[in-house]
Amino acid sequence: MKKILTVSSLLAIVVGLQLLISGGIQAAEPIKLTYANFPPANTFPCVQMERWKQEVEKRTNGKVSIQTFPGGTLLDAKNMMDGVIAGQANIGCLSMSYQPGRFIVTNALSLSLNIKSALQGSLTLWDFYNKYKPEEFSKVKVLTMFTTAPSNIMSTIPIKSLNDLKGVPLRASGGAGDILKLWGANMVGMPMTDTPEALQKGVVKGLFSSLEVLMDFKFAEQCKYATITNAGVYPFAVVMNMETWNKLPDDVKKVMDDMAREQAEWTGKYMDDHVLESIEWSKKNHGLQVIEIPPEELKKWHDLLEPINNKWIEDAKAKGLPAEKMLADLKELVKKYEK
Ligand code: DTR
Repeated sequence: MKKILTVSSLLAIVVGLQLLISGGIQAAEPIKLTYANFPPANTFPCVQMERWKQEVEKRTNGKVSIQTFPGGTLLDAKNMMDGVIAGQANIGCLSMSYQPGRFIVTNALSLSLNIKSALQGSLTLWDFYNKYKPEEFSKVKVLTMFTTAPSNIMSTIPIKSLNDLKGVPLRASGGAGDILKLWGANMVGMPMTDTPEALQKGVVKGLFSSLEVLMDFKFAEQCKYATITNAGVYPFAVVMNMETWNKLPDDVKKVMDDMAREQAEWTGKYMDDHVLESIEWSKKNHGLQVIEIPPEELKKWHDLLEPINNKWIEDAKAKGLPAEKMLADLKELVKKYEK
């Protein structure tokens, strides 16, 4: 009896040790993933990146470890998509407006749609992407998508009317840039990350974007005026290299898939709150003046944007896409998420 006990307890010890060792190896060597992002660490694309990293590490019980690279240290704004496809980073966050022709379907979010918040834009984009699963993302795994809050004019000179805007050099990109052109501004296209220098050198007199950048890039130091136009959101995507995705264990894939919509929602809410914070910060620290256009006048600004939607329909049709149906669906989603 004594001998049998000894043998079985020895066996238990061996099995226990084996479990400990394998568990130990797993904990010591998690799956390591790199995540590239283009703007500085304090800006919203990177804030959402850190939140995603933390949640994934927590929800996989440390099975995955993510190293983040903000500020274009691994891939910059314009080669994010190709860099991820090539495997230079496992994950990358990209602004679709930097390659407008490449992301024609999802860039429809920048059209004249009357999206009022980043939360509304982000949930609309996520559903729209899932409905059409556009070809442009077929080479990567899409982990989430989101949009900015609506765009407004930040400038070094007051802009109170379309007349004030005529010929003024302002920075934008993609679909939001088309909006500026229709309003008669001199649109200067460049990624957000080039804007601080362009403002400093006087190449532009302001920019067209969501207002959280007044604080995050300290644009309020130069741009003392914000004209509220609430037009055009910028869509973003977070994508993973397909080979990386295919190699992940099913339980890790499930954690990431389950987080996709939640992350869109989290980012939208974060952005909307942060815009308010940024306006208050800019008023208090830099005397920002917020210029409200009278509603009947602003309607005229928005009415001028109709050709943007028609041009998109034309371009999308030329690529063989069911453009009218897509735009109608998109407008439905915008309405669905209005509340
Ligand atoms: N203006 C758009 C989107 C954008 C808004 N805030 C930030 C902060 C950092 C990078 C991009 C953006 C754009 O330039 O893509």
